[in-house]
Amino acid sequence: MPIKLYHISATEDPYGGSRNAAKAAIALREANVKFEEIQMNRETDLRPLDSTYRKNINPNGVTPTLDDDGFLIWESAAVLSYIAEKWAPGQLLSKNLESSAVSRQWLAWEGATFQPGLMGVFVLTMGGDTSSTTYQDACGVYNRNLQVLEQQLTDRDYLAGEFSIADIALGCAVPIGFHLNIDLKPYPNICAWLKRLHERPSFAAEACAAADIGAGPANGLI
Ligand SMILES: N[C@@H](CCC(=O)N[C@@H](CS)C(=O)NCC(=O)O)C(=O)O
Repeated sequence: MPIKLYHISATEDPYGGSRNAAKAAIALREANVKFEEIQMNRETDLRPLDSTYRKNINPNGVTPTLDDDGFLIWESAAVLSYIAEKWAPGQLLSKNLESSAVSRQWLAWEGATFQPGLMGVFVLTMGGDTSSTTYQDACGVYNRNLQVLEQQLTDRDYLAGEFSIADIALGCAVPIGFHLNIDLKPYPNICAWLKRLHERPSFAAEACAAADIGAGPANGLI
């Protein structure tokens, strides 16, 4: 049975596709795993509480879900770890305990700290509320997170030294900020790291990641 990835197409989705599913697609490409993409529509396939997808595939009604010969796994961080451990040990996750712990640390940070910070800015920007102190506070939180990332990239090309699933997770999340007019010019290490990611065939092949990273130079934010 082929490996299936439940995704949201970048071209047909009003939000430009699923960045969380893009992480899984990039990891599968890095690991040279052939897979079939099952395209989901947010309105018709994911959001209805009685959808077949929620009932049989993922009770949260979100993407990604990976189906490996009937074994279902969801939550992008868990999916990334599964892909790395099954198909790319030593390549997407170091065999060295400390290096792999550092990758997992950044993977957890992306979901628990970075994404909530990004969502704070996202919700206010989408609501047109960019002149309030609440917005300034949200930008403050977000910029402090960027400073943490910038610091980590001071003396290395990738977050754990070698390229890993941590770079895939954050490399799909950080460029979303370009759609929110977040200027990355004060963060030269992040800019150089994004450029390195953009040059990888796995990122270039993933439409929403490529479009997000490309929005930086296009909008003069990098
Ligand atoms: N914590 C989840 C979040 C997944 C998530 O929110 N996926 C979005 C796309 S990036 C989704 O499917 N949203 C469904 C919707 O908008 O209805 C993960 O990391 O996998």
